[in-house]
Amino acid sequence: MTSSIPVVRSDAHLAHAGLIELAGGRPIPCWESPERALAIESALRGDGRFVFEAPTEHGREPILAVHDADMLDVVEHAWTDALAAGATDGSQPLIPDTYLLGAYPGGMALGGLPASRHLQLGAYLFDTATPIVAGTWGAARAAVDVALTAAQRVLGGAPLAYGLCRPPGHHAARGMFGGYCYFNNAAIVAEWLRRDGEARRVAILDIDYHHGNGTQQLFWERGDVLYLSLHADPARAYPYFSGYASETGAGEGAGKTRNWPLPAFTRIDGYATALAEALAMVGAYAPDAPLVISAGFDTFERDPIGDLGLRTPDYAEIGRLVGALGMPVIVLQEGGYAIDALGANALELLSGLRGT
Ligand code: Q9C
Ligand code: ZN
Repeated sequence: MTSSIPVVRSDAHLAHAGLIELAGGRPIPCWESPERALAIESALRGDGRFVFEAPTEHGREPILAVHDADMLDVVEHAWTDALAAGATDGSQPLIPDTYLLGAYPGGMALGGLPASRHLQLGAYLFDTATPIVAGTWGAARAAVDVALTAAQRVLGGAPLAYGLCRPPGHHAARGMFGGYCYFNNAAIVAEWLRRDGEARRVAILDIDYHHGNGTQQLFWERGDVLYLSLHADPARAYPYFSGYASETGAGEGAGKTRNWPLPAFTRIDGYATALAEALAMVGAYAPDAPLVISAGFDTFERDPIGDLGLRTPDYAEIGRLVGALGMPVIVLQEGGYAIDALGANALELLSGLRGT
């Protein structure tokens, strides 16, 4: 009998709730909701092939190995600073009214930022879909611990572990967050595998619908971390500004970033063709650490914010194709917003990876 697959999960995400985003200028409930993780957990609990565990605390150090301390400070304190300043009554999530674009300074030398962290928010957050509430900091911290604990399970001998990260991570860059993401769970794991795991070559495969701009930025000039992403063409899909096929890394990292922008309505045949190219690159790179998968299910045909055409059994096929590499795998949850199908899609991916 094959042993159980460790699933690392935390309840801390439940307090990252009451979120909103803008759709055509109108506030709507955020697609990235607690119900997503609850749906996945309940599907896995109903299956019997999984063993559930809480994360262990890894502290700030692994986060600071990847993110700027001042960005961390804003995620931690924006909510309480806003309350203290009377800038909110606490009933609505915090969304910046001003964004510090790269074009702001022009030739100027800027003199500083406000001391209050809620007034700094727009200098670190790049979109309107990623609000801050009282439970955001705790949830984002726990998601990192979930990811690192899943990684520990695989280093400890499990061939496969799943980190049910919420909030997701792959849009968070070194000094900037957004896209429902605060800390880049997958990047933190990759960096941790390099440092604490003493690996020399780590590969990240990103199968979320969206380009993982944060992960790409973090490892752009790194030869020791391979970043491969299949996603909707940024010419039509968020995050719009990165994920084009011409982006392949620089310096030591030249050729160690690769992107497969996909047309709308791509089905499993077209998807598998791109995936085979990515997997061949993983094989040629010969990682000496577990494969890190940024797993989004927003590639699903009924996803409310996606336009690709994958169906539930296709995730098992993806799992089998990746599993054929014969590598240990750390699966970390990213996006996926068709709540009624999320559990089944996650089950299929994990089953395919496990070879059952
Ligand atoms: N109309 C993840 O899947 N808003 N993030 C897109 C499109 C933000 C997605 C708006 C989407 C972020 C982890
Ligand atoms: Zn996504």
